[in-house]
Amino acid sequence: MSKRKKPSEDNPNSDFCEFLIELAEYEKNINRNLFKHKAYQKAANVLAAHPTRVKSGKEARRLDGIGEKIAKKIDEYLETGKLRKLENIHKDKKANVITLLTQVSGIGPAKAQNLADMGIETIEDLRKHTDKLTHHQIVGLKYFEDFQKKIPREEIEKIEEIIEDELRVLDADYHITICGSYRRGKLESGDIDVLITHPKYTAETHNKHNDRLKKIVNALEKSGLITDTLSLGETKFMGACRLKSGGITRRLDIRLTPFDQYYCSILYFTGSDMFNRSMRAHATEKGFILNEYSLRPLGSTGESQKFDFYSF
Ligand code: 8DG
Ligand code: CA
Ligand code: CA
Repeated sequence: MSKRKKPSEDNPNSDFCEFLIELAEYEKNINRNLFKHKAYQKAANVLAAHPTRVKSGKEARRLDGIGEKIAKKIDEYLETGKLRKLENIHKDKKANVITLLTQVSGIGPAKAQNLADMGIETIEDLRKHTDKLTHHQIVGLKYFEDFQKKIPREEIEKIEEIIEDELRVLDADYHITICGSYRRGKLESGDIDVLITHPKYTAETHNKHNDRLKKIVNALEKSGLITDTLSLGETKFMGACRLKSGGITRRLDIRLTPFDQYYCSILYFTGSDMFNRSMRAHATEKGFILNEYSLRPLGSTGESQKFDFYSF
């Protein structure tokens, strides 16, 4: 973010959001200050939801979640078109190394710091030191370049079709929804988020279904779609897939969700992350708790009081 960008039409404050998100990432990955990370994220969130262009720090200050320091940054940006703090971060070699290393799937801020301290500075360096990496990180590194590439919508549509066809062979009653940025209508996505459920699989019968996801993954491996597994649990798969015609390996996330929680899960995994935050806050304001499992009145705990998402 060096030049001032024109705010996009659907978010008149998108340039502020952009630098706040970059600062949030810096706080999470390099400074490792989660408190500041959340503060910047919240500010970006609030500005993203604000319908009109903010014209000064003072005006921004009136919004919930924007304090003195962030207001000053907004003023500095409005006056100069840049931020000194970000300029300095961009010049900081170690910060750049950590930012790069955290882009490898499976490498978090602590591991990146650790690798940087060992003198690993580039992806090439990392490829010479795979002994220091976990299986997930090795696969992340193997496909580093591919995973950086955005996935066009048409490709996800094809992948969706293959998953539907393969699962129909296993059982005709599977429900499949591709969530994430794809479900938000984006033309390109970072990865593919697949949510699967089955009417016989409910929160109560969960124990009887602990090999369901493994069978699904096996079938998709056999079909040639899934190429690698990063991690596989009873309800969550993280891995890689590739279309026979495509050539580029893509990140694939699959979640198996109980039928009675499916709609809240769809909502959660559709995001965006920021939208989820404001939607949860809105639910709380209205006296509800919203999460990936259910939407229920605040204070209720029992199953009998649980709200069914269908009733909304
Ligand atoms: P992208 O892959 O195209 O970059 O965007 P995305 O589809 O929105 O992001 P994602 O990382 O694949 O996450 C899918 C959804 O999961 C996201 O839109 C909302 C939900 N989600 C949260 N919180 C978090 C979180 O902390 N981490 C992740 N990975 N996902 C989250 O609500
Ligand atoms: Ca995604
Ligand atoms: Ca994902």
